[in-house]
Amino acid sequence: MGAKHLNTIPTKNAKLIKWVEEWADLMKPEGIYWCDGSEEEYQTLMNKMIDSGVAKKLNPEKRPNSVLFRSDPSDVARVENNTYIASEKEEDAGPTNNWIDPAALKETMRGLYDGCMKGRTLYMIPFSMGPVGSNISKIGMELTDSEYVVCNMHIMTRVGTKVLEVLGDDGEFIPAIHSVGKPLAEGESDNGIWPCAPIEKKYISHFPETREIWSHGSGYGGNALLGKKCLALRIASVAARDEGWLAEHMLILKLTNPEGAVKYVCGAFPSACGKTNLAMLVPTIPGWKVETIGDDIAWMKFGKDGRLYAINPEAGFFGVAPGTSDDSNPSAMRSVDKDTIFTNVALTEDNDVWWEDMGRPAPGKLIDWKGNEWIPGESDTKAAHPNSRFTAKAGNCPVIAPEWEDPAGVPIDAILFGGRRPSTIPLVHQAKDWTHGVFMGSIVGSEVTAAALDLKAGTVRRDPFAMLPFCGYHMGDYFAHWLKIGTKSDADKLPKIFYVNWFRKSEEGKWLWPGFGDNSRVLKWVFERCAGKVEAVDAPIGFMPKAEDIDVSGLDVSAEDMAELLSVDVKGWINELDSIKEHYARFGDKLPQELTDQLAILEDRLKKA
Ligand code: SAT
Ligand code: MN
Repeated sequence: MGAKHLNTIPTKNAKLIKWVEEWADLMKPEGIYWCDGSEEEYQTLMNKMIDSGVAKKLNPEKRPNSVLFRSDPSDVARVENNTYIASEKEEDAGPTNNWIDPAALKETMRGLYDGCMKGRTLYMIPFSMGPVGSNISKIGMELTDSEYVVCNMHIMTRVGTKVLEVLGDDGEFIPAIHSVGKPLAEGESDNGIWPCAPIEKKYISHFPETREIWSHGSGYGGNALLGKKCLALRIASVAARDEGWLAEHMLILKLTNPEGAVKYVCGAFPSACGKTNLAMLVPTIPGWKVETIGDDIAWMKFGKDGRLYAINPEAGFFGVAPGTSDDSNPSAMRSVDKDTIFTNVALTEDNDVWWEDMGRPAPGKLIDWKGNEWIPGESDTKAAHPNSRFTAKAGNCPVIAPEWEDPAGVPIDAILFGGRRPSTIPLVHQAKDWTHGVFMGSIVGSEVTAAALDLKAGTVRRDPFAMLPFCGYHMGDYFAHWLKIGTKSDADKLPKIFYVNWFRKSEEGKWLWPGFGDNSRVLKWVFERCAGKVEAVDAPIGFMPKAEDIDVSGLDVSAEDMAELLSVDVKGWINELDSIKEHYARFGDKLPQELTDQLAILEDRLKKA
């Protein structure tokens, strides 16, 4: 009885050893391997996948130490419909999450896990979200049967023996269970095919009270790399609520002015709004510098001085490839020059990678993400899947900030919210105070096109705090938690909150703002507001820049367009109120009174304007 350990057990933590062995009894792997996080381990597992044909080694002259995976066509993105918040009470999951009774869900999943690792190795991955040993960090233990997951976790988190040292003999960890759900029969192998289970056997489950993650059936991204959205957002958001901190879907950047003064900025944006690009932005205004701390997740805790300090719990970037180019994001392009895992991009004839909007035409015939031949100018499909990804080390990013791994975190001066809003929302406005800022976060939304979703074009899809798929509890309680955080420190020590919109269009449908590097002009105003250097206009929707305070030197935007970008569209905002009310109605009596009040204040000010 019991699978054998393939290497020496590197811990005396009895609870951990018992936990692994009990799962192995159910899952019936060939053996248990404890990951040490070493380079040698990475290479051994990668070579195993290259030999078996699941991974393709890329041309070492062009892309050293890099590989390409093609997933199963059913396993290309997070599966939100199969993602569950299984809290004890249904009302604690709230209207934005899928709920199943935890006992029933565990019974179903135990059935799926029974024998699920036959013919495979159980890899035990000790990992730290955040610098090892930081008081903001958390330790997780992921057990998986996927070598792809082990190698990606090596890049995305801190893995191995040093984590076990911090854990010690009786330390606490967040258990994360994963299987691709494709047991192998005697003598069977994957034979070059990405292993996963059909959609009805895919489950991404979270048990908030017991802080457990159970995932089955998918090998992809946020479904399988359980440190990311599952631990660092869904489970961490619950821990943060209970412990008085914030776990947020935010980038963190360091902004330096020409005099060398520094501000740290966090930003929450729904997907497809250029978060990674903003985190790595190259300013167009002379003397200003942006460096990256993180591109996806921020954990913030109060320091002794009453300020909020943020860490990036991750150690790498799991970025969308299509659209990434030397124009849109040169630093991301340099980050993937080497040591990178590509998933579902296209392969060139000389064994390099290509994707749509890479800034250069396809160099010839390609193999597309499904493994078929793809001919430029002839094939009418996408060569790279629109959600194809790169997994790259943060340390390989040329603009990573030197302090990105500081265990103390960085003190946050400003928080940005934003979305894709062709109309109504101005280029930038600032919250009057924390409560108003929480109101701004609660109404974050992005406009959708008719083609993208089954919604009316021009409809706003609300994605509060960009946390819609990532909040591990009732969104109304989450708003209340944000409000409470604002009472924990002096107003002048809290980050200032801003709402930005890079995506404003004219009535003729032309972009009013160039975006990308020119967003540094808005960051400059944010910086100066935080430094108390510029006055603002007290507008009905919040504080707005005076026209002369947005640096437009060298910018090709007409004065009329600038005026439009910086004006309050009173009529548009009045129309907006109904959509906010509808959005708020979802949260019932869990919606904090303060937010209802904010809406009433806004309505009143707009009607008087
Ligand atoms: O697949 S991930 O969740 O890691 C990335 C994303 O969908 O944002
Ligand atoms: Mn994200």
